[in-house]
Amino acid sequence: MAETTGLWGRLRAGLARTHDRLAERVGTLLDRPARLGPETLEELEEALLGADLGVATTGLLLDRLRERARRSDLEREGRLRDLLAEEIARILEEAPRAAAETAARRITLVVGVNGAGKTTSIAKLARRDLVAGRRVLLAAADTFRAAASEQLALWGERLGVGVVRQAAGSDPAAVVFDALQAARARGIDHLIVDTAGRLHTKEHLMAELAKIRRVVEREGEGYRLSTLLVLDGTTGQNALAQARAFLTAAEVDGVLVTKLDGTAKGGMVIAIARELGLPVLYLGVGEGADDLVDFQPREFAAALFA
Ligand SMILES: Nc1nc2c(ncn2[C@@H]2O[C@H](COP(=O)(O)OP(=O)(O)OP(=O)(O)O)[C@@H](O)[C@H]2O)c(=O)[nH]1
Ligand SMILES: [Mg+2]
Repeated sequence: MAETTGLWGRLRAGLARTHDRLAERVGTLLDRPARLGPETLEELEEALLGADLGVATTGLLLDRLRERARRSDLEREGRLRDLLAEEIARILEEAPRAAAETAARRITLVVGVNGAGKTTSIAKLARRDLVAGRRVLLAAADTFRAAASEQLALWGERLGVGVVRQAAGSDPAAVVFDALQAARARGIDHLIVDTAGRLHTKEHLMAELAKIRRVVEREGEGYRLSTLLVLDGTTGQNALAQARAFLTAAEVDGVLVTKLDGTAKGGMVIAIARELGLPVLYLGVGEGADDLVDFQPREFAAALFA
């Protein structure tokens, strides 16, 4: 499919490498009527592991297929491609889902390890707000490096969105304090906070986030706070381990997985959705401000195998 515009097109293009990896390994199997002989199962297992679904999720998926084969005549049910997409969608639908966003005014703290794609993802989220007609403001609370706040300021200029920043080395909580004053004064609907979010020490991160939370509690009346964890999709299963480490230090409400366009390991999203106990909210599928899609179980599963 050549379509690259629209959300489905973006998702398809973003998952092309993972899709191709799967197709490369089991392509000929996929279009045949589903017959689950031992050889098929073995090839399938290898392909799914290759796409980085991980051992646990791959095992679960194969179990589901076997179970289904016991109950019905798979050959008559259709192509393996469709059965796989359906079972993956089902597994994803059992995972935690995002609650409907009801708060009128929101603050999103964006956390994640170095280089995961936090700042770029913030630009993408801001773009969504703009398109939806919401007033958005960015806060450069990653004060650790001067370049970090410059990068955010650059995105702000490009998008036409305000960025609250202070000198490098200043207190991140003080930036959030300033940003909240500005947000209230300007009637901002969504304040997005870029944190350093590094896990150099767990205690340091916990202290920094706790301090920001206290500022939000004091100064953020009317704003609902949530924390978004950004994970680098190219690290595959490692992202899961990294996320677990993060969750010991930070309260997180949802996950955004980046760089899916640059990896054949997109299957890790399934493992993350299933094993982390947190809703996967968004997927990053490119470096541009529009390269963000909502995570939807059925669409995601379909894009892997379509
Ligand atoms: N291909 C691709 N590249 C991405 C995506 N998201 C981010 N990147 C790139 O990944 C690199 C790091 O992104 P940043 O947004 O700077 O990451 P960060 O987490 O803010 O990094 P630090 O501030 O250094 O911790 C940049 O080159 C981005 O363009 C994505 O979805 N796809
Ligand atoms: Mg950054």
